[in-house]
Amino acid sequence: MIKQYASIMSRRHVLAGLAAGSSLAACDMQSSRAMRAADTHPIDYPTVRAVAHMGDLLAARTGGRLRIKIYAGSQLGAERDTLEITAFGGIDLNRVNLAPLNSIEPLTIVPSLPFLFRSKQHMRSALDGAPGRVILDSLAAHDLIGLCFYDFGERSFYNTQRPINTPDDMAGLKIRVQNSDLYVAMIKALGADATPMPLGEVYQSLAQGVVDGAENNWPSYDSGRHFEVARYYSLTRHVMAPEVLVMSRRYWESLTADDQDLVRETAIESVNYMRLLWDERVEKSKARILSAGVAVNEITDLSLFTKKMEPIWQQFVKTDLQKKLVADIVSMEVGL
Ligand code: GTR
Repeated sequence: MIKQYASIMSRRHVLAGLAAGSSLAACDMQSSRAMRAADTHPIDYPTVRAVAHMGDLLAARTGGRLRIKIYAGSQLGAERDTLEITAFGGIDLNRVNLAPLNSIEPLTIVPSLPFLFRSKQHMRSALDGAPGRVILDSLAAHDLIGLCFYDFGERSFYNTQRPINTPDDMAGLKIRVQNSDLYVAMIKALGADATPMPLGEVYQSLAQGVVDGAENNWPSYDSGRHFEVARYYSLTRHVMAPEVLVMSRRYWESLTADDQDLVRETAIESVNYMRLLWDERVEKSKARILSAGVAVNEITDLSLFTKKMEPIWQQFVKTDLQKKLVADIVSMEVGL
C-alpha cells in the first residue's frame, strides 16, 4: 500500500513537472530542455534502449541541442494515459504498442489482427514499406506524429492453471488483455473471459488470482517476471502487433524542417539497432524462462485457433482503407 502510494506520488511529481514544462513557449522547446520520452518497459528493454540510441544520435548530430530524456518503467503512467498526454503535448515522444491506439485510429487495428503476418520477415516488410507509412501517417489526425515501428515478436498465452493446446483449454480462464476492444474480442472468440488492465498490474493480479493468465511475447513475459507466477506458456503466436514510436504534434511543430528530417532519420536508424537488440533479447528471455522450469508447449493444430479468430477480421475491418491495407499486406510476397 505504502509502495503504491509512493509510486502514485512520484508519478504526480513527474507529471506536475511535465505540465510546468509544457507551458514553455514552443520556440524555447528545443533549446531549453531534452525531449521527454515515455515507455512502459524498464531501462534495459530493447524499445527503451533504441530510443536512447536515437537520443545519442540526435545529440551527436546537433552538438547536444536535441536530446532525449527517457521516463521508463511506466513512470508517467499506463500506455493509454501517456498517449493522451502526448496528444496534448505534455510528453514529446512515446513508445507504445499499437493496441492502445486501436480505439483512436482504425488503421492501427490492421497490424494487430490475429494471424495476419506469416513471419517476422513479412511483418518487417509490411511495416518498412507502404502499408507501414500509411499507418504512421494516419496518426497525425490524432495529434501524434508516427516516426517508426519497432519489432514486437509474437504474443502467446501464459497462465497459472494448465497448458493450452486447443481453444477448449481456454474455457473459463480470465485473461488479462491490453486496453483494446480487438483484444477483448479475440479472447472471447476463444471462449475465455477478457480483463483489460495496464501491464504494471499484471504480476500482482496473476499472483492474487484476479486473472488466470495473460498473453505476451518472450521478453515481456520475462521482463515483468510473470513467468514466476504463470507457469504455463503455450505458443499460440496469435499476434505480431508492432510497437510504434510517436511524437507529439506540438513538439514536432516546434522543430525546424531540418530538425524534423533529423528526427525522422534517427528514428529510422534506431529501428535497425532495435532489431539487433530484439533478436538477442528474445533468445535471452527464452533461455531464462526455460531454465526456470516453465512448462512451454507448441500448439499441434493451430488451425483450431485461426478458425475461431476468423470472424474477428470481419468484425474489425470495416472501412475501405482498412480493407485495402489488409489486402496489400496479405498479398505481399516475402520469404519466410
Ligand atoms: C508489451 C509491449 C508493451 C505493452 C505490453 C502490454 O509486449 O511492448 O508496449 O503493450 O506488451 O501487454 O501491455
